Amino acid sequence: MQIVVNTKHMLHQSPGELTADGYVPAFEKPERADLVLARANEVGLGPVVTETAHDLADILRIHDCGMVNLLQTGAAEWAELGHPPGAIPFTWATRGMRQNRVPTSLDGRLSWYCFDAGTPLTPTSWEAIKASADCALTAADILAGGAASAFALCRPPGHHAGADYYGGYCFLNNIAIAAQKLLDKGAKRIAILDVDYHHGNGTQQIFFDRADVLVVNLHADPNVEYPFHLGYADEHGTGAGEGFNINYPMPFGTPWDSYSLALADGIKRIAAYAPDAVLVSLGVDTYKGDPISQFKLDHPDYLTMGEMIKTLGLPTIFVMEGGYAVAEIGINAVNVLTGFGG
Ligand code: OKP
Ligand code: ZN
Repeated sequence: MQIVVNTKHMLHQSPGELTADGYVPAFEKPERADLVLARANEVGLGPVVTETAHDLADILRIHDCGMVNLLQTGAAEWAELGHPPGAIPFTWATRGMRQNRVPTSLDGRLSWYCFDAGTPLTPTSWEAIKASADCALTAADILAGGAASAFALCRPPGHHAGADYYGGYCFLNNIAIAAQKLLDKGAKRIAILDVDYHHGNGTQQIFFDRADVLVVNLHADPNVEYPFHLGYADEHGTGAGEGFNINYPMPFGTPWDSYSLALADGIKRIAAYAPDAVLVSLGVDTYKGDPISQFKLDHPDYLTMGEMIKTLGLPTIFVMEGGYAVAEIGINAVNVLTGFGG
């Protein structure tokens, strides 16, 4: 399958991350994408193509323009104020506070649009963010052109970004932007299968009231894991979208035996939906050695995962999301693609 790379991904580099153990090097780092590409080349997965620049309009089909504007200009405003790189909020609008007044100040806008403290904007981040969305859009074009599959090696990732908020290392929801592109090009129904360890809250929110995108999410129970406030099994969609959102929250320590049952069920639901294409949010932070995650999948399980997705027999795009065991990220991600085959 064709591999679409983001030639500008290294322009986004988080200066560090605040954790319970202090301020540590960021988990979401450029080597991640480089090592996935190196492994893909090592096994001869397929031809590598670079992202093609698309109009901002494709991004604005999904995202609020005030948020996009902050992503474009926030880091420069931050620098003008004399701060070192890494613009983040420190305050959030919680229950009982205003939800209908977007501040004009930089700190106010960061607070409004960004939902965590781990997603810093640097002066060159926007170039990488835009090119990551372009990477997914290019994969959508490849699929719309008749290819059976494509791999969008997106970085930064996207599934935590909602229509008008960002966070969780994610700025733009790459897979949602690609799904919309396929619909705009004539597809009637798209299924999104999110196998990242964390719930794809942004993807769920974007399509929650829509029947043209089925969102199936397998992830750690939000009662105990990030992003905490979305991803429970009783979230089925709303209005026209009722029944078109399916969550499989699972406990810490989940091994392949039980994970694969949820995956098989999700795949069955996707088959029943009979979509024109399947888009997979491919996070491999379900790996047993992941430094920030608590599932127990191992290398061969990713091969089986790819084989199971292949049984759908549908045009498929894999979109890179998480995975922080950097030494193994290439093996795990590429195993899914190898298991899938063409
Ligand atoms: C992004 B993706 C770790 C805290 C976790 C954010 C996790 C974002 C994961 N100290 N903070 O879904 O892989
Ligand atoms: Zn994740």
